[in-house]
Amino acid sequence: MDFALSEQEKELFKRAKEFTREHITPKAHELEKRNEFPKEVVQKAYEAGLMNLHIPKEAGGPGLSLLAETLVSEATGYGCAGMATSIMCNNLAFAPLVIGATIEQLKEYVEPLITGKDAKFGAFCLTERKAGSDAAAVATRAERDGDEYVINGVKCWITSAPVASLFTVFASTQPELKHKGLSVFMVPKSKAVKIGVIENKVGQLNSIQSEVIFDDVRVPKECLVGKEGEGFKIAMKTLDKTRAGIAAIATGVAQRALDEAGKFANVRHQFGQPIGRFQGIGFKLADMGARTEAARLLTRQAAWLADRDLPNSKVSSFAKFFASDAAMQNAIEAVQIMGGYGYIKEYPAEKLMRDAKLLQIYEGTNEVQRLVAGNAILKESVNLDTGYHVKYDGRDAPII
Ligand code: COS
Repeated sequence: MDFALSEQEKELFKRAKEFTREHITPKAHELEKRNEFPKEVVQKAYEAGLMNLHIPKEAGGPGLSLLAETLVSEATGYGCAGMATSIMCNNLAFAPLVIGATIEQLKEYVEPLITGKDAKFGAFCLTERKAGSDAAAVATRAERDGDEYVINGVKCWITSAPVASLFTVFASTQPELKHKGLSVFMVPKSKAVKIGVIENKVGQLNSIQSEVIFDDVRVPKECLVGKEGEGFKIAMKTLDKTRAGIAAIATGVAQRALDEAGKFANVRHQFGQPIGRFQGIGFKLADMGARTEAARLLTRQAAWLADRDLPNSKVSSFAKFFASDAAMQNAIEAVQIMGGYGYIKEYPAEKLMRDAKLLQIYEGTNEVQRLVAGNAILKESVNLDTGYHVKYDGRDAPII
């Protein structure tokens, strides 16, 4: 396994870091007060070529790797996790289409959104009030009517929905089949697609999430992605890929918390010396640094596997939960190291703590990630020969 970045990836990472220093970090606190989609910054990111990286060349995109996407997410996440979420929202919205749609469908529905002068957005519509971790419980219906499908249902916590032009919608075509009856559709914005409640979050205020109400929305049958019933698998394959992106934002947050805490520990004097000289602080910094490096490596491993079409479900889940837990722990430690300065809004640490919390929740809670990873480990150990042969509980066959 070789995680060395190519020259192109190094250049992209450098460019994304420079963009973050110039356009994100200095403005993130101020823009947060508006609590809305940061359109101007995202437009600049679009013009700088930092969006829609995974769209294939045949459909007008740059056709870059998932690893490339994670580099942009890490760099922008360092400046502001909310802004990074807004910049990467198309990665999640368009990934099911890259996975399941034909090139003709991508050219018709996605290309116009990624090649114009202005940034355009997609929204990934899976979650509902009663279908969160249990994604197969989606109640939104899509019924065939001649050459059209009619979609009805309500989605919630949908990132970038209020600014979206295209909605990637998971709806049941055969509810009695549960997850096997789920299908995925491309739904262009129309009057019948209504934006409901805008979620009032505590963190990541530079991203926006809302309800989306599909009220007798009619789409041509050509808006079906893949075949009827393939929606659940397309959703799972999508999340296997995009969770590396969340891990990358988390790595950026973990690094920022470390850097801010380290900077503070050098200049803040108590008892006649910089507080970093006290072992209690130095040990915290060491743990924060190790967590950050490990998060980065797992993130790149998850992307590296996906880019080679190798199974990455388990490692993607490792990366997502480990990196977002690292971001949260590092942010809490940064607040603690900075004491009173850590807890007031004029300093950077409290925002990191608010922003990091969402990383542990969205795109599959960290409990779901541990479920996926735990199940994968159990499966891998069924026929594992450790070289030590002994019966457990009277059997040598495993329990599953
Ligand atoms: N890739 C391809 N197929 C997959 C898959 C994957 N990573 N994971 C599961 N599947 C398939 C299974 O093979 C199974 O197929 P068959 O019916 O042909 O046997 C099917 O999907 C159902 O799998 P499973 O029984 O494991 O599904 P569960 O309903 O138990 O749910 C979890 C599994 C919990 C992992 C899933 O619902 C999930 O990821 N939930 C979180 C959703 C989420 O992330 N929401 C956030 C939205 S974005 S903000």
